Amino acid sequence: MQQIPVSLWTLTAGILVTIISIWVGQNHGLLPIQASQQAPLVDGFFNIMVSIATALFLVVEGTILIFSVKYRRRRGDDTDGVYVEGNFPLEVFWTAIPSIIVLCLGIYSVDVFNRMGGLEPGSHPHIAHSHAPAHIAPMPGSAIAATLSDSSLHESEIAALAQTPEIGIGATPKEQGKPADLVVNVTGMQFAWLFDYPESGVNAGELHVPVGADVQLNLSATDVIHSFWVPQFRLKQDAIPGIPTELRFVATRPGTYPVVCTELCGGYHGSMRTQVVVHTPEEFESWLSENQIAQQQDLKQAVAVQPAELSPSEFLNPYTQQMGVSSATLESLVMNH
Ligand SMILES: [Cu+2]
Repeated sequence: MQQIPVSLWTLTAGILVTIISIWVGQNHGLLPIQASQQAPLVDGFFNIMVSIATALFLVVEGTILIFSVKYRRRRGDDTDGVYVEGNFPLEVFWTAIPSIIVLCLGIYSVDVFNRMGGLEPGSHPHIAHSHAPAHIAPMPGSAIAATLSDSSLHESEIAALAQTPEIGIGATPKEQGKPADLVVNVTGMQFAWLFDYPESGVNAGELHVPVGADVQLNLSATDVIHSFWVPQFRLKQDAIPGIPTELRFVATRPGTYPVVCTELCGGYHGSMRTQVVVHTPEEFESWLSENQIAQQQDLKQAVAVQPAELSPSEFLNPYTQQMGVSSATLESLVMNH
């Protein structure tokens, strides 16, 4: 019987390894669902790395397995193994292949980063030239610094400068120069995230955004470095005290996703979590107006229960109702104290 040539075996093995690796790269199921425009870009890159890793694993482990069977010590064979000094062409080969792979991955990753908007953070000419940013609250530190260093700047320009982060994920090449549909100021603190909607005056402990909108988060931190991460968006950005950062994204799928702090920021770092709710545009509008009304009502109530203008029994009334005693009783207790 004629023997099958080794080169044919190698070719078959190569084709098999390639097919399996590509399949594993597309079907590994390691990542959560994609919920932002940037997510498919990141996943495309990750999947290629998984394919390469699978191919390397199969080639290395497969070779070890085949060799340990084929070249095992036979019964009665007590001779030394073959002495191999080295193989120059082989060494060049296995140095060149990883170098090319790493170089290509490097170039590809920069391309992905660029398409995500990572190369152009803070390029918002529309904000820099706006002269009516009444709704933009300047960050105190940077505004003061700008005033001291250059008094010829207009206040609005200082506000815009303070508001323009130079670090983070900015507009994608397609959105370059366009203002974001929605701006949210995000503050990280030990141990919570605060979301402030400057255009509508709403404050929230959760991030709410409409699906399909170009959202710009302006991140800051009050105490230590925090990191804003939404796994389903495949996006992460540090919030740094004194240095404004930015994260711009488009959510593509309605739903509720976790917001995780991924910078060890103190004793309760692990509990520094909230969520981002991606609404349909109509749902978002009603959430926004509901909160505007609710937060305005809070304000009126706060004025109404101004303690200085109330008699002690008026002031204590809501508490006595809960305690089941008369206002007079409680008032006398308080007065005797
Ligand atoms: Cu944190």
